[in-house]
Amino acid sequence: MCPSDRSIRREASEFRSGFDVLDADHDGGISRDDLKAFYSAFPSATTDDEIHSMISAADADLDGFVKFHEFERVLDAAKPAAWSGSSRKGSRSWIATAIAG
Ligand SMILES: [Ca+2]
Ligand SMILES: [Ca+2]
Repeated sequence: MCPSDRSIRREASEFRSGFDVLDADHDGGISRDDLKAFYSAFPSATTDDEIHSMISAADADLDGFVKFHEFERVLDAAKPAAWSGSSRKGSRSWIATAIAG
């Protein structure tokens, strides 16, 4: 059993559980409504504009949904910043929030 295989698999399942948290209606894509539902659980207000820019940052094919492969790609690219906590805005922070929560 190769240890790197195992760690990749573990990472993928962490991505998946973060995705499932954000995909509130479980239709396989994170929409603005999904994010609104997610952020309504937090005391700090998140505006429609902020939600729109979060989706735009990750929605590579511009269909209005962040699918799992898009989510995974952003998360992968953002990981060093997300993990160090140095990122303040945009897709990195919302995805990091979902994973941490
Ligand atoms: Ca959804
Ligand atoms: Ca998309």
